[in-house]
Amino acid sequence: MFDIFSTGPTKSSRIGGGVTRAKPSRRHHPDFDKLQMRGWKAAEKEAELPSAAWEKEKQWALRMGLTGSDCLEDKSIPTFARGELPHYAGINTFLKAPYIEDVTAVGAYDAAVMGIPFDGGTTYRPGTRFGPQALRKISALYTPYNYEMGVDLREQMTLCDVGDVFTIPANIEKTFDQITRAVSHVASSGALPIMIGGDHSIGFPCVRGIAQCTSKRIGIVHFDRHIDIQEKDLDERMHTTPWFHATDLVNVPAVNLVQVGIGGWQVPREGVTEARKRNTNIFTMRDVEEMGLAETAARALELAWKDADAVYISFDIDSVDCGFVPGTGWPEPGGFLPREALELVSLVAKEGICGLEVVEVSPPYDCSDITALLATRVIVDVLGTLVSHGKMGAHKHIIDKPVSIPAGPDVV
Ligand SMILES: [Mn+2]
Repeated sequence: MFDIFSTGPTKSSRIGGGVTRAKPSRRHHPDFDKLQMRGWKAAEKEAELPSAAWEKEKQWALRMGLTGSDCLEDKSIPTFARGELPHYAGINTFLKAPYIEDVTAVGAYDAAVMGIPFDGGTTYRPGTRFGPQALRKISALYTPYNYEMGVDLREQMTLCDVGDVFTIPANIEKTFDQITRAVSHVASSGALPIMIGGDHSIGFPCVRGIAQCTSKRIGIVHFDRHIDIQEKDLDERMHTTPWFHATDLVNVPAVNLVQVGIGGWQVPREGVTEARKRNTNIFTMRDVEEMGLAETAARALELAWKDADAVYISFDIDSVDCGFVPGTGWPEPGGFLPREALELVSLVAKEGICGLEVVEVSPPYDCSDITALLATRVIVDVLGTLVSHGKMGAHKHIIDKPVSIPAGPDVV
């Protein structure tokens, strides 16, 4: 009988029925060492992580939520859900991070997430005002630990959620001032500002908030299918315009703006003219494909950091192929695969950042929270990257002109 696994007559064994057959051999890779796989190394790295913050959180949960029922074997379970567990319960903040009601306390944290619920700059599908809620909700399914990175955000950094900026729904300019004020407050405190949009019009006031706290030069890496750099759209500073106004700021030069993923049939010619005039840097999806992710990131970093002191990341979720992100304002086929986008944003973040915004998630158009889920991943992957590369807090040295925003009087 013909046996495809036969390795010759010397290796045979008796199998039922008295028929002698060659023993199957699958040792095609005799030198393979499973301990050398990234998978195993990541498992080993976990053993090096501390767990003190997790232990403290469990103690805190019992203090805040009362000890649990006598029948429970796990004595760390409280009566009222507090902290991370269970993932489906609780009042959601981003990643179940502490909610900082008193924003004057934000400086005690390494990074602060803020929602910017504003879609007044939208020119097609609205709904991004619900973006912050959607990201917070779906972020509840994540743990603070990432297997492959070997990081545990709870143990290795402090994160808080400062809630949302008070936006003015029918007024772009008033909203911009509110956003800039909020971002400048967080940046001045030393906490890393992480903004959840909102439509892309918020890019300008977010960058302005950081830029006004520093005399240093800021570069921007902008992930998008759209060029977003015309002066006005529909007679206003809509979500097609943030980089025109941001690169008008004295310390945010257009030559340090790197626009990655641009292309398709939704790029207004006014924006293209402006990008050319201002000499920005533009990589299409085909450029990315031809260079590969590592080379793309290396060149983006080189351009964004050239004579600059810090880099800001603006991530438009529509830079990802619309098949993965239905819940967005201007979906466009042909963008990044999710895995590519996550890899690229991490490669860019590893040199450190002075701020991150993730924009254009429109929950009313989303399916099964998948758009919000990917947007959440962008944020946690950037945080994990900053931690694993020792860059958390590295932006603080550029804040040499901190602003001071008065609080209201004490309530008596
Ligand atoms: Mn876009």
